[in-house]
Amino acid sequence: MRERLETLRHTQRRHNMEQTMNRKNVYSVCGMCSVRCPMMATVEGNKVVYLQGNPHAAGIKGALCARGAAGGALVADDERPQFPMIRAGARGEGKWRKVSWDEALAYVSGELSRIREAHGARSILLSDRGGPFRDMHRAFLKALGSPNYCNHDSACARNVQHAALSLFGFGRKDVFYDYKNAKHVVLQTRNIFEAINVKEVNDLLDAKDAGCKITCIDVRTTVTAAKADTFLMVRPGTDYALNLGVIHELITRDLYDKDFAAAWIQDLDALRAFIAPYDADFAAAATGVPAKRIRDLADQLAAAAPAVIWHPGWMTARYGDSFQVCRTAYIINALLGSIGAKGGLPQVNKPGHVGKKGLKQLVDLFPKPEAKRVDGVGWMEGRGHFEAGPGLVNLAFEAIVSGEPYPIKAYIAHRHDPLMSFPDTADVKKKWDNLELLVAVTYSWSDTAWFADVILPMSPALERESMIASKSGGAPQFFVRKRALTPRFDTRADWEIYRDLARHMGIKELDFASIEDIWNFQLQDTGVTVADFEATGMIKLGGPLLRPVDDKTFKTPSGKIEIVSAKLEADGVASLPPYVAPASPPPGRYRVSFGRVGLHTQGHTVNNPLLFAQMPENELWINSAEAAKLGVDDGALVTVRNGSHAGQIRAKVTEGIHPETVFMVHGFGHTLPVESRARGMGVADNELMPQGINNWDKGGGGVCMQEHFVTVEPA
Ligand SMILES: Nc1nc2c(c(=O)[nH]1)N[C@H]1C(S)=C(S)[C@@H](COP(=O)(O)OP(=O)(O)OC[C@H]3O[C@@H](n4cnc5c(=O)[nH]c(N)nc54)[C@H](O)[C@@H]3O)O[C@H]1N2
Ligand SMILES: Nc1nc2c(c(=O)[nH]1)N[C@H]1C(S)=C(S)[C@@H](COP(=O)(O)OP(=O)(O)OC[C@H]3O[C@@H](n4cnc5c(=O)[nH]c(N)nc54)[C@H](O)[C@@H]3O)O[C@H]1N2
Ligand code: SF4
Ligand SMILES: [Mo]
Repeated sequence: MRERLETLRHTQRRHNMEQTMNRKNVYSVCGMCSVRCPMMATVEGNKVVYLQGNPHAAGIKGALCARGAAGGALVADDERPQFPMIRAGARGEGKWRKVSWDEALAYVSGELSRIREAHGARSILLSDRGGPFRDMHRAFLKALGSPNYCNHDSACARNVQHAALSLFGFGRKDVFYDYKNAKHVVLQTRNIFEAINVKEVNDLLDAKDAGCKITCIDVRTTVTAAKADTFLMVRPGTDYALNLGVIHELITRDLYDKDFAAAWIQDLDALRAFIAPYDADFAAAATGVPAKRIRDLADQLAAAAPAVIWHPGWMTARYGDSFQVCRTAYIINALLGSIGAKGGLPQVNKPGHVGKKGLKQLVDLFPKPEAKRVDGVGWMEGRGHFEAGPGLVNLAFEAIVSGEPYPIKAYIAHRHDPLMSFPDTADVKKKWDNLELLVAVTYSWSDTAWFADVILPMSPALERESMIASKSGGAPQFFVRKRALTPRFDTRADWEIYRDLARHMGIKELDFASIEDIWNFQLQDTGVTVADFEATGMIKLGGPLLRPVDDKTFKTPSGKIEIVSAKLEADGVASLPPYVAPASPPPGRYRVSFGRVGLHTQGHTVNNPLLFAQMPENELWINSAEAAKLGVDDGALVTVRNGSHAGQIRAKVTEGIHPETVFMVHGFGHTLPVESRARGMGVADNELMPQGINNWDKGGGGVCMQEHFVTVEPA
């Protein structure tokens, strides 16, 4: 008996040892949301046994969020596109022909060539999700000769980006939020503890432990509100009034940073004159926040300055004046001297700032296409102030319908689901009617993939490698995503897909034999080699560096922060428009508001087995007093309706939401038969915004998604 036990133990020990020996750690990058945290995957054979944040990455502390931890469940899930498919029925009918990669790529490249021949290269549109991994597909589009690269951002942060550009002449990512050293952080329309970026959450919690104050401004009591020192519930859509009130306080009570303003702020007198009527009492009446609390906030910020962050917002595609909310948020930072300051919004450092060379880019191998952008961005009347880079994809969709300024005939939606991320699926589908080719490059099912002509299935992050990425910040870095697992299905990495398309179309510059060849191309001149990534998956290039603001900082014509922007005014956009109160909901209606939750990413994780188990459906937050009027109890099923669209959802009855609005987490209400778990669960907020894609902000470019009113009744 004893002997047998000993043998058993011995076998067990040997087995464990072998297992440990077969284990390896692979440096990767989480792909479960667009934040892309550096990650380390422990794999055994072709299985992930443990996922964690890259322990070498500063601020990550080895952590991933719940969604990141569910990356393995995505790989294990059979309910994702497993092989290339070409549509066999009508668009959206769900009839597919399984094809080989060869056939799929030959078909797509053949159609692209035909369409280019017939309508010119400019008739090809590609949109993606932005971020550090886009060089290959951008280069592919440029090689074809099309200027029409877009991303998702008119449904996300365009207003913030254009606010930064209008004031500073540089974009929102040319400064970063130095949470770690902040003394007061104001989170306005920013639910940082649920709309997660792991490093930012860690840094802010550390700062909080060290005494940093948090003020949260929201229309409901979020997790962020619960952790904040001060919570200000505003009437939905009145943030501009609040910010004007704060600016009034800072200026009229001399609480602002006079040295910084004298040196770097242009048009302070114009601002002073403009804010004269907008005092704290005015702001209180507009927002519902008591005037005393607005005055107190101004005092607290002045005391903590310049280590203050007034967050300009992230998902700000909400109201007709969201652009001005972002602009005034930046102006408050400027008045507090926090632009460029430690604990505020320091300038990011790129490789050049620490004496290093940046990555070489594939996109630079090709000449600038001659055609002007189809969305009119950068050249059309009223659109000259917009940033060309990712354009405004909603306006490119308009060109599909109108053929103006010229037609778009082919569209590649790369890691982008516009049918869920823009309002009113049926309306957007109608806009796509004139397309002769619609391709979805994706790792999960989505409304867009289901409606496409061709699906090119991408491998999930753990099953693919990506191009080396560059991260700017206090200390600039390169980081790499290596392949942790062999793909379970017939899916490919994006670099393979575009390399093969390029091969089919005779684009030699993109015909790389391996990912190593691409990495070597990127790293030439940098002094870094592929082998250097072995140790930690990342390369710190230098720093951290805090660069004081100087006469090269602001890229505006004057070299200063321009409150009055000639570029905006030239396009008929007022720099300082008067405040206009948002419409009150018509009787019996509620403004529909939306946002994120810690357990899901946008629309693409609801069907993830692990995350679905944690949160299978969304619920409708509704104010208790309103619910009582409607006879709706907490947890009851209600019908929420706008026009012809209605859905059933459970009510979350709470005092923690403003009575004018109802709130739901975005991304639910899936309808596809291929997603057995997500199908029919909860309601899609985007369906409650009829033809909402047509209502967009002429100043900031964001779609105004919270300008819709719904009815609620017991189901
Ligand atoms: N009504 C309403 N609309 C919204 C929002 C809202 O709250 N309400 N939120 C807005 C915001 S903030 C944003 S950013 C957009 C997001 O909109 P999208 O960019 O469309 O959203 P995602 O779901 O992140 O990604 C789109 C698709 O890419 C696929 N995908 C994701 N990651 C990867 C990857 O690593 N590789 C590949 N191949 N595919 C991937 C997903 O499976 C998904 O099908 O939506 C916006 N639209
Ligand atoms: N877990 C998780 N994290 C994510 C994502 C995800 O899908 N899931 N997506 C990532 C992406 S793409 C983005 S853009 C960011 C988004 O990050 P955030 O912009 O912080 O997230 P949201 O939840 O969209 O919106 C923030 C808050 O705005 C509030 N709000 C609505 N209307 C108003 C108003 O009129 N005034 C004020 N003051 N507040 C209002 C909502 O109640 C919500 O709590 O999150 C990123 N991180
Ligand atoms: S925030 Fe979460 S889901 Fe997003 S990249 Fe980081 S770990 Fe992944
Ligand atoms: Mo976003």
